[in-house]
Amino acid sequence: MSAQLVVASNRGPLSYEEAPDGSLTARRGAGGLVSALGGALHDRADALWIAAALTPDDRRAAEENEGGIMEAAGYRVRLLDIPELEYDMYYNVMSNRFLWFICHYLWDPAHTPSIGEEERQSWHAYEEVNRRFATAICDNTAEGVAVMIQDYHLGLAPAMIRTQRPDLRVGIFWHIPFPDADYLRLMPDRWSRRLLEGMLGADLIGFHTTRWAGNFIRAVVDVLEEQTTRRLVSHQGRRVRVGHYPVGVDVKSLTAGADPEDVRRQKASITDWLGGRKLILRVDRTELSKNIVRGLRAYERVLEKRPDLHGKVSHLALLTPSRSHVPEYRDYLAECKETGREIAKRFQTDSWEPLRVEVADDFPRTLAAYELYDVLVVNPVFDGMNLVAREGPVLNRNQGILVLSRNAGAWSELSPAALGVNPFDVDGTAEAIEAAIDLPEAERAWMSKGVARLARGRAPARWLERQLRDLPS
Ligand code: ADQ
Repeated sequence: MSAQLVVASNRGPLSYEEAPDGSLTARRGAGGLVSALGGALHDRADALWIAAALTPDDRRAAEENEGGIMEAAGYRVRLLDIPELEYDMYYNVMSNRFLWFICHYLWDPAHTPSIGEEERQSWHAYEEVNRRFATAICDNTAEGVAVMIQDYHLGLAPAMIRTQRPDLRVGIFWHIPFPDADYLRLMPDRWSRRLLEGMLGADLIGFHTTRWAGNFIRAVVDVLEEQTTRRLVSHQGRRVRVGHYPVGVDVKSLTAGADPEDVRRQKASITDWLGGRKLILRVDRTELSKNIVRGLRAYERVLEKRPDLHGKVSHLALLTPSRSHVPEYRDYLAECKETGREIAKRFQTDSWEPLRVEVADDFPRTLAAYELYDVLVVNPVFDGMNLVAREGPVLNRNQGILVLSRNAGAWSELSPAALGVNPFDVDGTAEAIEAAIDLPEAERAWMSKGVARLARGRAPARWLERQLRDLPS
């Protein structure tokens, strides 16, 4: 069947690993984009997902399947083989260091960024990889098909596709924040213009919240001096629609990612570790924007101020390794571990482990911990949405309270039933954690029920459907 829907993202839904017998086994790709899009495409036989082969085993999997096309949960996947050096510059330097930092306000403008030869080469690689994706899409797609590009790795692809195939209906969804125009100007002018024009090659540009959509529109006005009317941008004689499409949680596809027996085992292991204490939980990729160190310091403040809680609470930080090729991330992981060790050592007793920082890729343990927490801390510096803030409340069975950064996209929907924090304010975050622990029973029940209802939101399949509906027909 020829695809009626093509989606394209850097990371695909599966990553491959060689088993001891030499065969290839597939496992779920990590991260929020895979959670959202994997849920949306479940059982869509008319869909093709194009992604980059990330490892030598992925490349082998692509080679061993005819036309590089493989099956995943009811839809097809095609992996693109990109030369390693080019991929490294596009992914590790331009996407994950440069654009990610700009979009999450992670630079320190007195010193960084500083645009030199490496950055210029990596911008070139970014253009090249975007061109490869655009070509793969244009060469394999029937007339008039909807193409949904995902995320900041592929910001230039929409305009490249439009030049080659104006018949295709193109959307781009930006999963992360979009910065305000002043911060965007930390990029060289030529790049910020190219990026905005690249995205405006689409018919529809989607964000999780009105906050990021508004920043994008203001940047278009400011940097490109284009005309806009509410949510429509006039660009090169076309009208481009800008919308917000918050993604919610589909419990079935979320829990399908793990064997229920493994989840049960992990629940028993965590319950055993807690020994009746309250569980304060965080779940993150080891990612600078997730603000892990300030979160741990906030817990330390709670223990400093509240000796009555010693032995009554334990904090579990489940961290999935991420972007270990980027130096800032390696340093940050070391800092998270060191901070965790220091706090644990400071307060631990023979019978109480106050804090455990686990760095592992263990999805069943994450699902088990979601069910069990009393307090879930989600305090990113900035975040497009943050799915942990939605999945936790939906799966929790313990009247858990959500402590949530006001700079997470999730805040715009969950604020009525979560405790908000300014992510830079460690003392304020500590106060919110304390308040969550101390909340009277009746309020706990009311807030946990409320946040679960709000967090479910629009399931990924409906999130995608809404965008497809808003594409021109
Ligand atoms: P991320 O920053 O990667 O996503 P986030 O929204 O924080 O992701 O969610 C993390 C996801 O990883 C959750 O869906 C969680 O279930 C999953 N996960 C946790 N442990 C895992 C493991 N061991 N293996 C596999 N998956 C695991 C980006 C943006 C976010 C936005 C999402 C979706 O940065 O702001 O919410 O995309 O659009």
